[in-house]
Amino acid sequence: MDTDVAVAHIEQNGYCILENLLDPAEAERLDRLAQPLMNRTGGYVKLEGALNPIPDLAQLCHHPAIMEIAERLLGKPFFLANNVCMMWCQPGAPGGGLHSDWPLGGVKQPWPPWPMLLQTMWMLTDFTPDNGATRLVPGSHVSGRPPDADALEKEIPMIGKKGSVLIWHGATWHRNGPNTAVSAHRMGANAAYIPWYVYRPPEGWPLVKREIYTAFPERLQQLLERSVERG
Ligand SMILES: O=C(O)CCC(=O)C(=O)O
Repeated sequence: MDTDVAVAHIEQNGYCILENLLDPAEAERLDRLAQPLMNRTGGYVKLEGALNPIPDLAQLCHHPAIMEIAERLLGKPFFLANNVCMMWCQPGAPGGGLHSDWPLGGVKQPWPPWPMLLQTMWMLTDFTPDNGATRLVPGSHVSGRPPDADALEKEIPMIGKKGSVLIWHGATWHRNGPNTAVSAHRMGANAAYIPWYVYRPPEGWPLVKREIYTAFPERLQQLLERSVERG
């Protein structure tokens, strides 16, 4: 999908899926690196601040296709709002609650039609209808408000092969689906981008360690300016 088509799809529907951005073998490798670092108590597990233990995730954060789309939707400069969050849906994990993303919870309604946050979810395993694939409500980003009671009826699963990436406008109503598969897990790597005028990610989101940051390429250092430990 070229940039114009992707941007138009996000503006109209609130999301798009780009296929084959990452070699499936590399997706599997990143999934294998993440699992042992995550609490195995079962269910839906997150690892925030994942660039610190897994710097190889950096390749996802400044992928050229994402950079072009983010610049078109957020303007220039834009920044990473987080330090990559792994989102693991193990068999038996329940579905999440539909929501829109930070910072909209604190923003007066109706919310603006343009994104205050752009989300990416890299599929490190296949995302299937029954293994917990992200679900979202197409077009909900223009409602200017949080999900309503009957929103669940309108959600659809975001299906893709490992190595694909789902991109969504932060106002789009979404959640993780339940994992009803007997043995298949779902692993996603989430990197979020903010325009320059959304000044700083919330307190408590883990920052990138200085020694990790300084080893990254210049473009990625610029993107991480608001998510790095103070020097
Ligand atoms: O894990 C998922 O599919 C949902 C992620 C999510 O809700 C979020 O990134 O805000």
